[in-house]
Amino acid sequence: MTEVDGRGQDAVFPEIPAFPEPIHVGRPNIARPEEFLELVAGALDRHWLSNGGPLVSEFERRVAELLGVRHCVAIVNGTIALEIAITALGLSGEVIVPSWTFVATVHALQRHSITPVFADIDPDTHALDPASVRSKITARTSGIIPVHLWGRVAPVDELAEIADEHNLTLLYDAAHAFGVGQGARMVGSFGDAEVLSFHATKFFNTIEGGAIVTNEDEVAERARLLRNFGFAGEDNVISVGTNGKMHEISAAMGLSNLDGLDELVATNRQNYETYIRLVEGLPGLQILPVGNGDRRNYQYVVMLVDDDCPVSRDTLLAGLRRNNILARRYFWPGVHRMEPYRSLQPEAGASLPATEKVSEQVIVLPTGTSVSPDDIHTIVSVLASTISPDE
Ligand code: T4K
Repeated sequence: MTEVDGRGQDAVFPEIPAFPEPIHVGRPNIARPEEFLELVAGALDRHWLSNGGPLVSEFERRVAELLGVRHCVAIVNGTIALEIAITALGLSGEVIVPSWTFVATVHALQRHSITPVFADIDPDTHALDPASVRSKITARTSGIIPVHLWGRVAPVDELAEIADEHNLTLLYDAAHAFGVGQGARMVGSFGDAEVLSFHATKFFNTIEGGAIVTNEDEVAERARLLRNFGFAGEDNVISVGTNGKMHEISAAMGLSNLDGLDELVATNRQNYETYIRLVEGLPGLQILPVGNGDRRNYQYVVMLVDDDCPVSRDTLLAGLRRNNILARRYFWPGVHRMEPYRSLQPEAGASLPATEKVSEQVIVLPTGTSVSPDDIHTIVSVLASTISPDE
């Protein structure tokens, strides 16, 4: 089956896909299914399923210990964790944020009537560019929400310097960076607070889930109030709040997955290194280096399609999909091009050249425990044959 692609090239797609069943980005890693079921059975026996159960408390204790932070406040998902953290930290007015992120980072601000001000990224690292952040600061700026995108540690020292200089709050979106560390510090201990996501598609999951991690006692206390309707004790509501509580079944998945963390890293690392080795020989394609930290989770295999690739990014994506390889072009087209931001800030793209360029280049490839090195050989042969159908 031949079609003409966006670069005027013939793209040849197969009649029979390389994989009979779809192979996804985001297939959950489930490290210890039996341990999970045992923990769930215990919760059922206790008849204690939510609202401060023992599994959630144990989960919070273990995450705080692993990350070296004073507090872990477990939350129902990463998005509500962001919203609670934004309120607990008292953000208001304008907050500087990348457009090159999952839309939830920005929605969390918009839903609290805070104006997201988009700063550009460094095209080599995909992290928020400190120079662009500086250029966006106004008298209304109250904070910055950088993202440790793809599990790569953001430029924490430069961002801390900017925040100190301008008295801004620094809240990290660490949704991708559980288990990642730089020097002696783990992600979780930077800024005023960090927010984690434990969604099923993440390196480490609690089915749905998230957390606010912080060394600030007051921020943790406010977050705990906010996640439980503002209750400070039975019948004693002392502030507005929401329902952001993690439940026991999520904590059971979290506790069982914590026990298998090192194996998950080893599998992801092997997959990542296989991709690096095989993609190297293909023209115009490169895998984004995994990052600067010395502890990594290797959860995102981000492939960049350069201008000298013989076929377009979208042709490659179509080639993969015809073969049941459900790769993604995260986070195309950039949040500033999604509603309501596109309508509210139609000029935003003018100061985001790197975001706009990178968003046209990226394909995120499948990895995790359900993808084997053999699968990766097949995935990379599909890329090769989409680029050069005759070879
Ligand atoms: N900040 C950042 C930087 C984030 O990336 C995210 C979430 C957040 C904040 C917010 O955290 P949460 O509130 O989600 O905790 C998915 C995830 O739902 C989302 O958590 C994640 N980022 C985002 C990057 O990816 P979609 O809209 O792409 O999901 P969907 O339904 O298309 O699924 C993704 C892939 O995973 C598909 O190929 C199917 C596969 N999948 C998914 C699930 C749930 C499975 O194979 N099995 C499964 O159980 O957002």
